[in-house]
Amino acid sequence: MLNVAFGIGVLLALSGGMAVWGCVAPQQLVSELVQRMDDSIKAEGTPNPSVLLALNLAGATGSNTHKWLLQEIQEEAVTRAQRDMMSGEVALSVLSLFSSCRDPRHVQALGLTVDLVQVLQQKMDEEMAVLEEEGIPKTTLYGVSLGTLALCLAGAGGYQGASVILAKQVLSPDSHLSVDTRAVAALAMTCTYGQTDLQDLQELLWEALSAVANGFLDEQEEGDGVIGNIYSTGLALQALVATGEFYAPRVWDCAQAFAAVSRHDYRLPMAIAQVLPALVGRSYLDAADLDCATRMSPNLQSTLSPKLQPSLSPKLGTAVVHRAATITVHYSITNTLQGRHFSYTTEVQVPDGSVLLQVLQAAQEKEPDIFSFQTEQTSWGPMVVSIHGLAANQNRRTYWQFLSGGVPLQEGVGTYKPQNGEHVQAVFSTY
Ligand code: B12
Repeated sequence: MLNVAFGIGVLLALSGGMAVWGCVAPQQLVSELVQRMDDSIKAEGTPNPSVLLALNLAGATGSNTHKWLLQEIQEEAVTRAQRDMMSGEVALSVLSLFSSCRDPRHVQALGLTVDLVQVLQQKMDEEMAVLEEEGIPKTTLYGVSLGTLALCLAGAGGYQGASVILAKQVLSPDSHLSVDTRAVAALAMTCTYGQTDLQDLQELLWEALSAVANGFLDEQEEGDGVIGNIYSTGLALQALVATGEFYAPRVWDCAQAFAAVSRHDYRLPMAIAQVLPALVGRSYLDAADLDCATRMSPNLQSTLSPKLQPSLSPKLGTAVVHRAATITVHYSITNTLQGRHFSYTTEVQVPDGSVLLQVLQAAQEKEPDIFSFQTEQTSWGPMVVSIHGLAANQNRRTYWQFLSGGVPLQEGVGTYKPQNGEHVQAVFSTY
């Protein structure tokens, strides 16, 4: 059933035109990822605009959960955008509404109306003011890049100035932007490049875009399909979909990249949402370009298959007692950055296969006065925001970084599974 639904969706999606001809991943991989994302929607609690955006870009618009998610995002926009959302969050909501064929300037829900583009402009003005004064934005350059992209797609003022800053950052040898940030900055700059007639600006953007795009192609070759890590690869591939003219006549080996993606078992809906558009030859840049007129009415589309029921029930009389093996994990917390310095280490036993969050919980239970901690739910799962009473702070740009054997983890506490004997450190750091 899903294949049928998806087949229709992809045909629709592809009829809208593709930036890189022929670069579409195997349908089975795409269908599987769509299904996982769709299944996650109600389980997640907080509505995630990146998920809606990715489903729309993949043409998978027919399910009831999709409809529910769109409604929730509109409700969040009218109630929270102005007060509680950062620029990047507002930008993702704008992109998700464009891709749902809704006008983000007139979002209506719960009897309220909001102009989300205007809200974004205000938030971006604040970002730019802090950037000019302190050289860093109020939130992050990643958020500013999303904001610039959304303003450009909306044709609203402010994106040109922001694109100049992004281009200069990308070209600066001292800025060390992550792959994720360079990728979203490239999408924003590509949009601006297509909108401006200013020759100086075009030249600057061309230089920055060919630097990012060629850099990604080099990294992909060196990383056997992976650009940065497996979680930044999705956004980098979106950038390569969108920036073909800036690396021509070089050819992108998209099959190598898609093979790397299919070797990884993406589970987190957010991770899937960032990689999926590239697998169908699209990027966030296409959010406002989808063919809304030809979109089929929902009742013509097959819905996604219902959640699979657990297929095996234990057979009566043949019960086998599985005693879960336990592993030992060493865990330390360190602050040499701020206030009273501290460093503590403990050792806990947890069932084999536990995620790091269970290690933190076990340590807290063992020595609550020392290993107390707090998390906040985010689009990537639980984020540790405080340990031993010391809280991360956005204004000071501090956070709790997690490392193993001195190397930063590439996953959060909700998904990372430590091995027996491993030593995980939480270190209070700046970004
Ligand atoms: C900026 C950023 C950060 C900043 C956030 C600061 C801030 N106040 O904005 C800081 C430096 C704090 C950070 C920390 C970490 N990050 Co980070 N981060 C990003 C980045 C580049 C952009 C996120 C963003 O702004 N999104 C836009 C806004 C609008 O969306 P949002 O959902 O509201 O954003 C919030 C969450 O993304 C959250 N967040 C950021 N990183 C992480 C990581 C995890 C695991 C969780 C649960 C939440 C989370 O902070 C954002 C602001 O509140 C993404 C890249 C990406 N591809 O998404 C990586 C990314 C999400 N981070 C990642 C990782 C691994 C981490 C760390 C675990 C690194 C580490 N070794 O310690 C830690 C989190 C540890 C903890 N305390 O639990 C991975 C997650 C991969 C995965 N499978 O889970 C990503 C995808 C980067 C990558 N390619 O590897 N990160």
